[in-house]
Amino acid sequence: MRKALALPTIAIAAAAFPLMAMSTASAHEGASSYQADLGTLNQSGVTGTGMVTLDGNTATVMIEATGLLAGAPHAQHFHIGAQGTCPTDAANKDGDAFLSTTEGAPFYGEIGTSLTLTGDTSPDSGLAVDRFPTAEGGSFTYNRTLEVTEDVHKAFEAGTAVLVVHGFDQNGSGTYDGDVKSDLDPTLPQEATAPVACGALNTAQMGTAPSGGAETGAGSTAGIENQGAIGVGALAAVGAAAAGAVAYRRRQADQA
Ligand SMILES: [Cu+2]
Repeated sequence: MRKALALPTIAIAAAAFPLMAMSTASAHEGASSYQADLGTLNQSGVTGTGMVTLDGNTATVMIEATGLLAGAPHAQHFHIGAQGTCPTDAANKDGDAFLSTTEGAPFYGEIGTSLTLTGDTSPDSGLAVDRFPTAEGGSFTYNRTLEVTEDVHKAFEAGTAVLVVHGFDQNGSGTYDGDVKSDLDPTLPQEATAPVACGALNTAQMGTAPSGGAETGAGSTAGIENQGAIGVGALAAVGAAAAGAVAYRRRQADQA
């Protein structure tokens, strides 16, 4: 089953390969790949996937998320420095309508990197809503190569980096509003900053799977690593739809 599912992925990657020599050059042997399966927080219904290739402190990031408030910006970050896990909605200790970002912090920690579209990526840009992805039609695909700090790099290696996406239209009004104010910025409604999806960034399966399987030859291993490196570049090369298919197949392969 794994082999049958992997073949189409390789075919797509091979087709995209000539266009992405630069991407593969940066993702050399020292790079590590991480994946987060984004699960819903705050009963938002938001799900998605994050893929990160870390080469030194250079992170190539690809995120897909769906089920979001359409047409609204969604802050997203690498959180670091805590347990490297996601809270459940039971962590809503103050009993209001929201699991807030602060209530989740004992699990996923503080902001380490702001995954903006342009410009600064430090925690200072944590709520720079004009530079975060807007979910046209309720979903977005994000791609950026950026520099992370040494603390963030270490968090990835320690298994304590977590991907969190924010912004939740809880009252269904079609915009961020409501009487509850954000715990992060009291000038914003809580809807604008509440976490909606979370996933721990773990070492990607395709980097570790071959060790002991029947197809453990060196060629097999190299092929799988290339798949991980190429997957991110293929997004830019062949468009979001194809990349979604690659990510979908990869998830299926991981579960096989
Ligand atoms: Cu965050």
